[in-house]
Amino acid sequence: MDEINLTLENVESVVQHALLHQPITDMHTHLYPPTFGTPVPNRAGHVDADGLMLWGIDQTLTYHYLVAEVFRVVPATQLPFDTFWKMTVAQQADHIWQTLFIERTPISEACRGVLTVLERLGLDPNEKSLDTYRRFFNQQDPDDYLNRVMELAGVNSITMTNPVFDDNERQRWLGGANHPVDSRFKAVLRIDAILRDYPMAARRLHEWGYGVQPQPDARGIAEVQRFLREWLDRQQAIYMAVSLPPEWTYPISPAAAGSAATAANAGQTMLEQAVLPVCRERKLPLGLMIGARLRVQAQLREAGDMVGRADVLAVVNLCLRHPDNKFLVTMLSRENQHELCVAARKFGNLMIFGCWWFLNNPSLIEEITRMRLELLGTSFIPQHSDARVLDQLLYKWPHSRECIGRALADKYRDLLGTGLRLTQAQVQRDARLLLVENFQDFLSR
Ligand code: HDL
Ligand code: ZN
Repeated sequence: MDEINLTLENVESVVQHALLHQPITDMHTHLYPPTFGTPVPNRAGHVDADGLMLWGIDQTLTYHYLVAEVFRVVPATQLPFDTFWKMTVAQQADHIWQTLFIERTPISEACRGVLTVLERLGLDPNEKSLDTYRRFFNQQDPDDYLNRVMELAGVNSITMTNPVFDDNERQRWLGGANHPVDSRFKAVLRIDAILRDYPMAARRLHEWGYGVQPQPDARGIAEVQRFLREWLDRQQAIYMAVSLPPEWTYPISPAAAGSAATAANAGQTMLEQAVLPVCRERKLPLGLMIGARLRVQAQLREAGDMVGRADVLAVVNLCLRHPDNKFLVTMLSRENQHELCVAARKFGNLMIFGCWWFLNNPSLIEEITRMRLELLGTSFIPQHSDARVLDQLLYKWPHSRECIGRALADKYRDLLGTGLRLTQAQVQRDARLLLVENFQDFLSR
């Protein structure tokens, strides 16, 4: 087949075509296959109230991003938090639809996302009520719907988040009901409590039969290693991950004292003597998601988290002191992005990824992607969906492809301006690197 040369006239379409036709490995989501149960009635009317697979219009509309936004328009002084949380999911969805989509222009990225989902499914986003959409979803079977959404979104591999300290999640793995896990889904052992709140983690581990004390000791370190190995095997996890607050530092300053420092010191001991050694022996990356200050507004529950600027030097010190470990890192503060990019230029064991959470908006995705292309070439992972509801793949990826595509096309225009010849095959290779191979190669490195 003749090579297609890139020109100023065709660069936009060649880039969009390459991104659109590159099957995506989504390397961080909160999605699950149907074997983990679903709280959404299937055609037979069966529900698993604590099911982990979220999908359908009511779950899409009650995504915690939209909960935060609806309380800005109808504040808790008018609709108390408790009243909202006592509503059914359908009642919450009706309230959000009426408030943010009918009475207001659905201009936020989270609102626009819902409309993109409806449009991709061939539904009219102009309905005044949710009845029509509910009728459509009531006819869907979770397994068929999963196949359809992955096909439409162009995603062929979904990386989960599997928080082992969550009782619902843990019991589903121990009960074995979710086995075998759909091979398109890969597990990630999420271990926040071990690093963020070791005293609590130690209590739970002790309950589960691991010989750990409230403070780390030699046996406790060995037992936490045993715990990690057992869960990595059970989940066949492809990396371990943790979310860390903005104030996380590494190493902890020796002057640190008091109970918070005691917990922080215990977390650091477990990081250095349990987590990183097990990652090394298994050649698994440790995923660090840094800058989330949890439950600032607790009454908003999952919608109540905030962002804070973190210390990139902690990432630098980690990469420097543990050269045989691999670190997948994303940071939540826009202000950290440039420093993190520069840090990635110094360490081959650091792979930065995604425009996480409050950064997952077109204006910031484009800004951050341009910065990364200019500083890192194609040696980074531009995006993950972070989807919690399956349907969100239908908007998070199309919206990100548009932004990544605009940034890439501009960079190719700059290269054409130097007289360099480029072909469609090279653009396709770059799309493959950015959307799949940088992640897969980092895992196997
Ligand atoms: O800790 C995380 O993985 C974050 O992505 C949180 O789940 C956050 O609530 C979220 O959903 N962000 O998109
Ligand atoms: Zn997440």
